Amino acid sequence: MSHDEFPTDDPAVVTCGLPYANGDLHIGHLRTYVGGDVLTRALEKLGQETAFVSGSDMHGTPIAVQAIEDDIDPEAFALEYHEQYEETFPRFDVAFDNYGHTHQETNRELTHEIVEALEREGYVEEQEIKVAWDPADDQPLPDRYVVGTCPYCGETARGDECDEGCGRHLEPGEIEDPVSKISGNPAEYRERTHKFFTVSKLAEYLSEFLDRLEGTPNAQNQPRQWIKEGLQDWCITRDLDWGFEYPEVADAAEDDTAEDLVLYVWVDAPIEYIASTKQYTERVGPDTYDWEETWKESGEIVHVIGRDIIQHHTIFWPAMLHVADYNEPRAVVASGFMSLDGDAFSTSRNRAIWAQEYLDEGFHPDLLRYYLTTVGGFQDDIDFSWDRFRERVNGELVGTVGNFAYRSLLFAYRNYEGTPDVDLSSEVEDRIVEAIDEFEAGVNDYSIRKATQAAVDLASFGNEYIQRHEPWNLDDEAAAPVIRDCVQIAKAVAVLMQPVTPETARRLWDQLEADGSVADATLEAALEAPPESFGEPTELFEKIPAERVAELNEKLDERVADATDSEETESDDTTESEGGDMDLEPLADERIDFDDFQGLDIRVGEIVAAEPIEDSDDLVRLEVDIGLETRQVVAGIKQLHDVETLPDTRVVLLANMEKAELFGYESNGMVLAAGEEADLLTTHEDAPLGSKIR
Ligand code: B3M
Ligand code: ZN
Repeated sequence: MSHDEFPTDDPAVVTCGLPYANGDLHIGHLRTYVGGDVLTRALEKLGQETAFVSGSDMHGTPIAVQAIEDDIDPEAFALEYHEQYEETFPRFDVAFDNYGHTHQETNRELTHEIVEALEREGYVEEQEIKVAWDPADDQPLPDRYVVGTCPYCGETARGDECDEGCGRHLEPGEIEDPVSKISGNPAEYRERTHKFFTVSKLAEYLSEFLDRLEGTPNAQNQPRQWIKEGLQDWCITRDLDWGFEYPEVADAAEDDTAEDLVLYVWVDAPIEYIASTKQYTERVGPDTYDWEETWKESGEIVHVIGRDIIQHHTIFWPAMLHVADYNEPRAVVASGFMSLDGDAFSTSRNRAIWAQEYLDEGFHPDLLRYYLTTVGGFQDDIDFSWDRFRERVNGELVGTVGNFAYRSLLFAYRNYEGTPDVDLSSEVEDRIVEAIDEFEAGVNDYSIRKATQAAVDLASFGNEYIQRHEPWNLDDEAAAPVIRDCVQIAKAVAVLMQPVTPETARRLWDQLEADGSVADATLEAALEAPPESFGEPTELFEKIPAERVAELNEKLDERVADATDSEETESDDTTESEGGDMDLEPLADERIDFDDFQGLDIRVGEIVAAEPIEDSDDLVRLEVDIGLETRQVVAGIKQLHDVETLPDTRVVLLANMEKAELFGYESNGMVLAAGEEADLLTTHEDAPLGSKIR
């Protein structure tokens, strides 16, 4: 592995956290998979050789508990969901090079090989531990077979994880007041011998590893804290009859403890990343992609995960790789949580928008991909609402990208039957180079949002450029250079948008009748001349009408109401980790330093004019006087405030917010507001307009 900028000479692998094969996928789950897919495609745009792999997580109590509930064999249960996932991901253009599952032979072999290496290197010890046991049913209660109280924060937790509280991984025996999830019986603790991976011996290595680790800051800061608090050894076996058996080790003759133990699901789950890459090589041959080079010699390993599994990916997993002599991850990219209309997703309460449901509503996958990628930074908590979905689709995809591409290509087709035969201007060439640079910088920051923004900003520049030159007022000869420039911009937009909206980019590419496929095109193609002739274009995106959103909201509201009713009648403890309790967002884990704060240019301002933006449900165009100048800002507060009363209101404005274009209006700054009702921030005395907030 290197830490050189992408593209490097080494092959990369991007992996996505393995979904437990135990339920239908909803759009909250899709965030990480779309994220991994966009990142992979973006790396490939840079010319980085990249494999993209994942698989279904078939083992452990998340499967076993559900299979018991359904009264079916765990393997058959999990396989059914595995097959469903295998079909669902491609429908969202999440195009894994290999999608396996953890119960396959490739994974069993690699898992045994790695656990044997841990034994051989002296990193496995036996310990007598307390294991939760159901005395009435005389059965052990590992992990999710048991619920109780987290010893760290006092919240309700499952046996292996404080999923609703502090998020810690819990070791067997830690949970307090254990109760069987299966029978409801109070559990007791019994002494059992288990195998432990002595992670505590690796604290020094892991600290150094974290210093090298790239990706999102949350994946580096949290584990540093855990190391500081002291690492515990990690129990890698379970009293369970579903999973991989513990391997027979060399001194097995004297060792009878392992015989009825299986490996903890979190041992073989990440090893599937390797197994899946290996299966890919077995399919395409090592000349096309060599898994051993990536995992054992010098590959760039990038893990895309949800933030609830940072500990597994930054402590246990690199520790295993290190001892077994594999490469270490280059980056861990961890997403924030996702909520739905301000509240947690809950699969058990049907409070979700299911992946299949989204498609059945007739929406193009590219729209959701765009939303998930751009509505917030990858590590931020984001929310989905149909209103905001419509706003982003109508504003940016229809208004900016689609509008620019269509008007440019239509003009070119009608007047020149293709690209006018003149040179590209240096202004536009420079602007495309700038967009390429921004895209590359975004990818190297693991920010798919920034990379995508480079494409949208370029389209926005295109709109401004065509508006400025008014080719419709020029004769064919004078308009030719303008249109030549615009067609080039459209081609560049196709290349840069391809990772996030692959199918739409392909359509734009086909409309241009450009050579080859936009999926295979690298960034250089953005500057290569478009074909001299092409046919009549069609619109790339369609506006979502307001009524459609009203309809979808109604459906969701009904469902949420049902969910709330059932919440009152049953006590269901399976709130999804994608959401958490959104009534009040949890405090941020990461601290920022004073310089970061100083980087925010926040000013006192006063609204001097306010008018609703017609096509939008939520947006208002504001003019805000900030002493030094008056700024135009577009704010999503139409429904929450009486627009006429807004002028003369003193507000607080983030002045160095990136500019954005919404419904054709430039928004130059952000008015700060609190909570769901967009309670506008103000000052209490009379600090002059333009005063800086410190
Ligand atoms: N199967 C799902 C989760 O805890 C778990 C991920 C495994 S990744 C190696 O989010
Ligand atoms: Zn806790």
